[in-house]
Amino acid sequence: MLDVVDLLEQIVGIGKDRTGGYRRFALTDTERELAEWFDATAASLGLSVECDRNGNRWAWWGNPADGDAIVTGSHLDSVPRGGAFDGPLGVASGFAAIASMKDRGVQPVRPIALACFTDEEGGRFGLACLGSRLMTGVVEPTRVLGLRDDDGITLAEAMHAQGRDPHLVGADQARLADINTFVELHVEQGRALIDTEHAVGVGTRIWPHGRWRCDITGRADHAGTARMVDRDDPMLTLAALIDAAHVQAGRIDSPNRPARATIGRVQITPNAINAIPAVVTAWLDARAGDEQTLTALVDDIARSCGVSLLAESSTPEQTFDRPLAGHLSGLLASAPLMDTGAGHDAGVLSDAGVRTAMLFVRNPTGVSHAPEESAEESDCRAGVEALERVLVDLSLTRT
Ligand code: HGY
Ligand code: MN
Ligand code: MN
Repeated sequence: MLDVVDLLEQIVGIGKDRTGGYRRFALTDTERELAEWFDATAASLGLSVECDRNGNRWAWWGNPADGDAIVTGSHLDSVPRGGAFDGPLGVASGFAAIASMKDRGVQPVRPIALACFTDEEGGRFGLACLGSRLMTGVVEPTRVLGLRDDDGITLAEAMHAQGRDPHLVGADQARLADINTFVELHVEQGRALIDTEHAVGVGTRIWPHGRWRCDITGRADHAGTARMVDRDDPMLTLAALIDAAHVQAGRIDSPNRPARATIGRVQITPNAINAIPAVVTAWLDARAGDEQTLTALVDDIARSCGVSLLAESSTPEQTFDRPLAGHLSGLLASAPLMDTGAGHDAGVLSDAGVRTAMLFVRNPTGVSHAPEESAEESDCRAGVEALERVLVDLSLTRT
């Protein structure tokens, strides 16, 4: 038997930074270490592993060529200073569920796979769900390969450094055709389950969301000699943008009409204590319960502080298969149906026409994208039981 808590413990030290959070970026030695764990765990279960042309790893139980696979999985990368559960809980739970099925002698009539998508967070190159988006062909490979990290290294150069061929990336229709249904288990990022008796919820949809870039130019000068009246300081516009994001989203945000706006990343040039910056670049992460609200929110933010916002990635609402969600809720003792403001590879696969579902495991504080992210051990094990029930239900029949 493989226990999900033990599996998470096996990787607890990989990519941990001095703040106690995780820095598990794509195309780094940390990702390679996690891949070695993934491959070794798969091998211990007799699963055959392959890495596809986009860097996603697949552990197969059965022959993918038989088609109509039931796939579960998530990601192992993190945001900078991320938590231990966002992504890894889904991968570890997939292994534990498959191990339990094997221990019980379950004989699936169709292939089962555990997928580990690369760079779901976009922590290094700024584009989320990179591996699943390349696979589904919704991003243009040459644009993506030119994305640079904070050190100016392109995605293509980083792939070369890790022994990968950037010329191979791109849509993988054959792989998509192998999949009948994808089910992603993920730690809940919010508090919808905490006030219920349910450890597991079933996803219905992902809100529309996106990332906008704002470049603000000022006039570089000396912090000590430039008179205040003479300054053209871009930090003042940045301050107005940060305030506008908070005020405009706060004005709308309510349980029936959720709205979120965050400025979490800023680049200041030259970023010196004694120099008035020349340029400031800020990124807005905005999300809302519906398209119209999101568009209005971003427009209101831009207009209220007089900046222009360049959309770097925008994701319309992503809905999961509703009859499937209802079926899984019934299978899981009326597990609550819930939407989410967090993006996931499952949303990308759903957009590509794959029948998709999500399971959320209760998070006692709701906190995520921080070292304080957590899930009770009993809830993690309840998540594995739920995932196993779902995989058995979906893999014992060929519809
Ligand atoms: O940003 C998100 O919602 C996801 O964690 N990538
Ligand atoms: Mn995340
Ligand atoms: Mn995630």
